[in-house]
Amino acid sequence: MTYKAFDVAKIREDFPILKREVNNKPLVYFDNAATSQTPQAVIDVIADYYGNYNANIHRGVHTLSQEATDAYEVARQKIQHHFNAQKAHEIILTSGTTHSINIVASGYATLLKAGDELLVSAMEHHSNIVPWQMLCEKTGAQLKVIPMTEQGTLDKQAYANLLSEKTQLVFVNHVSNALGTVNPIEEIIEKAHAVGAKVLIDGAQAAPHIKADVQALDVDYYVTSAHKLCGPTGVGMLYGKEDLLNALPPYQGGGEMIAEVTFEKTTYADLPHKFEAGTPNIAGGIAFGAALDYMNAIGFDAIAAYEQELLDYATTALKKIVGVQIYGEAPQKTAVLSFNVQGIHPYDVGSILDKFGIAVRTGHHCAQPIMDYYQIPGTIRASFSFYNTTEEIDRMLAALERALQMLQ
Ligand code: 7TS
Repeated sequence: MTYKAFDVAKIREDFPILKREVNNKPLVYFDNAATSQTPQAVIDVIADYYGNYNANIHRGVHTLSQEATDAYEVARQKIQHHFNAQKAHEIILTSGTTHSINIVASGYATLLKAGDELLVSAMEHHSNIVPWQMLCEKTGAQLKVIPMTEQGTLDKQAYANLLSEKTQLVFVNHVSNALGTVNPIEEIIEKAHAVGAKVLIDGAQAAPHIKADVQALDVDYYVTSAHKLCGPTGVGMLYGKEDLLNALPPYQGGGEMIAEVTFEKTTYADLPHKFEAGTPNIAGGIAFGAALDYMNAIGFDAIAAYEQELLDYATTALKKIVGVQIYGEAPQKTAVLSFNVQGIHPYDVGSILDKFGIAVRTGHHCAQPIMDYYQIPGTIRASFSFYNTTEEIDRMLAALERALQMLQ
């Protein structure tokens, strides 16, 4: 059954890259969790900026600079409204999720003391682990891990047991990049707040599928990257509650983040500029706003329903192939299918799929602790987007059967 309101053939027309061939076969792009493809509407916005009003922002009185500044600030408001932040200056434009997490983690170096505890989940991307380990080295705080289950969900009881008055921060992804698990972040946030801890949610994998409402969630920090949701690379956002962002020291010093500079003392600019030193990715920021417009016009409910169909279809079919082991079978998942075939290295399968024009990611997906949990070197990961089709899944399955004949 196809979701009626969803005209995937028409949507595919919006993405020029979907017309190309790879190894003389039509491209099947199933690496959406690594980065999504870009619709023409977003490409046009980038070209329009460079073609018509390329200028530095927040500094010139000239027309081009004002036009660029206006467009950049309109984009910030679009992001604010999309995530339902109360104030536009609670949205910091960054180079992406990694940068956003580093801003918060490095800021806490002055706010933590030895003996404080930080909780991380067992299913994080390395960018939500390593900055916190660096923070622990600097402060003497201790990193504790919320364990996961075989099914690929977080162990809620263990989480409850780990929380204490020592817990200062909890950081968990909204959706796991390697398993697709949608974590119960409402509950995680509520429990953390009950002991006075703050919560950072890594929304890199959730943002293309789920519209998060930061006020309803009462989340302290929420981060994501534009390139996961049809926007360009090199731009993302950090949402933080105003009082918390005000309490964090700046991450980088430089131009545009100051109120006044003398050699004796520098004072910092107000939010959001305090965290936006230097010339930002201006076209990228504007295009981030355009990407949200594009996805909202299709609608996140329609996207989620259609992607669920793709996931169910692919999961059912994949389970019929002998020797296939799927990793991540949480009851609530986005359209990520991580799997292995008994006795075959994921890299070998991925290389053969590429010969058939099919792009999947193989390896540890920057989530080595998950691979260690399952005691595997990596997985083959097919991650679907709303512009993919069941016909493409059929092509992947046929190519997979061929690959297995060659390798087994
Ligand atoms: N957090 C999660 C959950 C991610 O999936 C990623 C990127 C990041 C953080 C980092 O985002 P960046 O934009 O700062 O690089 N994940 C992946 C992936 O799964 N395959 O390639 C990149």
